[in-house]
Amino acid sequence: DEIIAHKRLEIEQQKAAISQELLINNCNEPMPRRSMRASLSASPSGIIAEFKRRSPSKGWIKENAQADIIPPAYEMAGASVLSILTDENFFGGNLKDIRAARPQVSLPILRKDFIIDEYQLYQACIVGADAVLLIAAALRKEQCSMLAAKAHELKLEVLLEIHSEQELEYIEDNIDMVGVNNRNLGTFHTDVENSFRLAEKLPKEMLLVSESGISSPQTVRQLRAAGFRGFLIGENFMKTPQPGNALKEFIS
Ligand code: IGP
Repeated sequence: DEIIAHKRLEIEQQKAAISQELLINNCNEPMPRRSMRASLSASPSGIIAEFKRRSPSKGWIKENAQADIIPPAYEMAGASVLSILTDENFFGGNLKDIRAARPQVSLPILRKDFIIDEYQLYQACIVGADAVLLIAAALRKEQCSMLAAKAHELKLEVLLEIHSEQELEYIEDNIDMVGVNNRNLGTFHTDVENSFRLAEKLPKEMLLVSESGISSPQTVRQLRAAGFRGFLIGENFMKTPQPGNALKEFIS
């Protein structure tokens, strides 16, 4: 709730500095997009490697991490998709991180933030993201559905994040991929079991991603056997001196 309240203020300030009209105009000719969904379906690793400087639960993980250095290292090491956290206040990220990474990589980029307003979709479009995260716990169902439709207009793919069975109702035709967050955003308690438990309840044709708290190649293998095709990993890589090297251990 605190993050969302802060996000609302942030967006109001951003809108005052740069109007939504201006963003819309700059979004008319979006850069060619890369499909996250296609990348996860086709490439062997399925690793969605996250660029994350800090988190509310862990504090600073890598304060001075550079967005033009680590994402290319992730790509070289065999990641399938890059996730870049752009929330500033709680995660030490920045929209500019996507701008910095984009020309250095050829993998699809997920804008990871708390998206509650279409203004943020235009921002994602302008800096060169290919996909956005929509978090069920942060949105009403109709709001989620409207944002997903808008994202598609802007040629951005949608990864819907759910944490519980109650949120299954957020899954609609306009969702491209479903992510099961293993971290409870209220308590920060993390348990990969959540993915195994929800996998059985999820539509079989959906592309499934397991998010958070993944720290071993063995867990990735088990998740794959349970039907997951994407594995979102941040802290486990970012906490090491060479995040790209840490990722290599997950490539068989
Ligand atoms: C990565 P981890 O435990 O590997 O660092 O988790 C990612 O799943 C996590 O950063 C995340 C997140 C989010 C962050 C998942 N959903 C929503 C911010 C907002």
